[in-house]
Amino acid sequence: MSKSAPKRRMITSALPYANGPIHLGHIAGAYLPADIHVRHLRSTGEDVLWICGSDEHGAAITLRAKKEGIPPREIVDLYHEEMQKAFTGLDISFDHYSRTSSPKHHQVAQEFFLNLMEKGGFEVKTEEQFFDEKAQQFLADRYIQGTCPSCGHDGAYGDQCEKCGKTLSPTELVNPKSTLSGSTPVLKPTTLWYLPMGRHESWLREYIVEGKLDGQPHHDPKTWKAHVLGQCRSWIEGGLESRAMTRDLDWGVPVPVEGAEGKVLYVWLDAPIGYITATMEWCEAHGQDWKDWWQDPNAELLHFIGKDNIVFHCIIFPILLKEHGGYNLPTNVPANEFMNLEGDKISTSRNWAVWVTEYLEDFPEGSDAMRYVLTAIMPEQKDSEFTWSDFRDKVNNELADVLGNFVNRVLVLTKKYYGGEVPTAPAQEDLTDTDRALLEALAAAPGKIGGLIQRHRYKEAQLEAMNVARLGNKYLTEQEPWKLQKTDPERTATIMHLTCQVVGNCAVLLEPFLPQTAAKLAAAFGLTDGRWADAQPDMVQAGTTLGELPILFAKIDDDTVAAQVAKLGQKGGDTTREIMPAKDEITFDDFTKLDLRVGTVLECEKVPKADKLLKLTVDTGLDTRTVVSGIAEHFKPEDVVGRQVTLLVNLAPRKLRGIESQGMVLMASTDDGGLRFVSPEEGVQPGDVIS
Ligand code: B3M
Ligand code: ZN
Repeated sequence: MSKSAPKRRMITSALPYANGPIHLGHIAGAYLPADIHVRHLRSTGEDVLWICGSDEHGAAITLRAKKEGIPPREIVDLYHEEMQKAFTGLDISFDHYSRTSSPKHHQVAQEFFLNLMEKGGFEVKTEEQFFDEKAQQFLADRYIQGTCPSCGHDGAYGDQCEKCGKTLSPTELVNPKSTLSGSTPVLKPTTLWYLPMGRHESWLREYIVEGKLDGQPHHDPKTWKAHVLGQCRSWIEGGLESRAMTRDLDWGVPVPVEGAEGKVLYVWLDAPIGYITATMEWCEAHGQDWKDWWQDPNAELLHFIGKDNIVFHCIIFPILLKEHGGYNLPTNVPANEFMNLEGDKISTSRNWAVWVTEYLEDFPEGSDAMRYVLTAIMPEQKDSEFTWSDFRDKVNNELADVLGNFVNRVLVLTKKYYGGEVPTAPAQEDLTDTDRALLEALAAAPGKIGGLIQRHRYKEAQLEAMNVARLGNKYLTEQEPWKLQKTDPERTATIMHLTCQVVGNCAVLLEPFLPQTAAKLAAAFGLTDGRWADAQPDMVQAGTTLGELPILFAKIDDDTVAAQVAKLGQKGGDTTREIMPAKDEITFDDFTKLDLRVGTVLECEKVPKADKLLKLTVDTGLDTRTVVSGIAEHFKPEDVVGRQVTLLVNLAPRKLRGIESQGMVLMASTDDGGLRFVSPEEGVQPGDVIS
């Protein structure tokens, strides 16, 4: 380590909302990569502090509470416990796991807010906001839904369109509706504290693009992931608009200003401050000064998150920290992309998810196996996919057949030939080229693996660590000590001595990825407190008596795979769906204005240069006409030809990409953003009226 290297590393993982259980997508996004990173740092003796906690405010919580008909406090208490169980079960080794509903956090967040307020960091504006008269509540964030002005998605929220990622304010939504009552909100004045983000554009650009702060080099932007930089750049280039930092709600951190009763801090203001509160708590318990972690220029700050949190960690939180003053800014935000599941997006509402605590009930010893597979498919640069058959293959072919088999053979043979004592080291001159190659690989592995981990390339790092076992396995198979033991005991001792070294190295190098397995290996090979620096070609002492080793990895059979796949999408787990609220009432006369008919699609083709549009030629019974439909991302032209559809035939024609569309095909939108035709039953023909 060079002298200028940071002395302390402050590491955070996104505070999960305490509104539901933890699934594999969460783990692969913000927790497992951080755990690998931190375990490696601890192993190299670095001063590292990794904190996390439950995010217990915001509409995610209050809406869930409302749906279940219980107070928010009960929701957060329930999931705060449940989430910790999941993390502990997968050996996610936070130094401290806190929560944002604690009195301590409220105090810290309020002080932070007041500090910014005194510095003139906010713009206080009284303006018209949407208000639900039935529910008697102001509507922001997930309390309001409507059509995205940017992409036309129907279910965009008041703060963000989850389809196109654009951040929104409620008044930008087309056709806004309250998610509480379904009614159309009215406008009512209220006072809000805005963060004028535009003021910060120029230093943020320098910070993100050049890695400079106050003109000084801060970090190397080339170490940031391309997709993170890309998102930040497009944010800054798009112009940063002011964002409200308070909400009219009764659950959250109260705005600490006289006359601001009924107002709380915006959840994205208080939650990242939760990182600081958590650090304070840990420091109090450990006799340290929290400022050494957050304010000492010789400490570095690293945020592990999923890609949907990039703007908050790369732009908004840095603005808050800088405006407050005295704080370090993140030197990297290695966000991961999303992990899909069995061909579909993970969806809490459809129960299309693998819940961690359920997994651990089905696979009580399965922590390392899941960590291994998730790391192998980690969505570091692009979205990835988890499937149970791939899980089976990786566990059976890699963990059981390579690592497990190798370690087991070394142990069994050492016991058989030497009564379980590691045989004497060979003399240098007796080493063959193959032996030397093996030793060189061992000597190179720690640096290579550690370097990859520190560059946030966990997938490759794990592959390299497994390659050590792979190499040992191959060496043992090729050297065939079982054929030499009688005729050439010296050579046999060399082979067994060297393979014992490989296992010892595995115990250290696999620890960040497979902590339970590594601990078992270390125990069996008499290694205690293995540090990264201990991984050496001669780390296991000759004469060491080997202990027992349980079977490391049970194989997964096809029935298990089938049973897990069958669970997906079943009721149970988290069954709360987010359903688009009802629209305003209409009269029967309104309805009869719609001329709905059965139609048959005769032809269908893609509309050039329009990713979303298909051009349909439809027999309506009345005529044959052209309908342009935004379904190209869901259907191929050949899937559409020949279908009977429900058609609105008296919709005023409109031009889409130069083509006149004369009507509309009715579609049902599914929870996951998919589309299905609303097709009539058999026995109808084009022109039949639907009423
Ligand atoms: N709870 C969002 C999320 O879970 C949020 C992260 C807060 S980090 C300060 O996606
Ligand atoms: Zn959108």
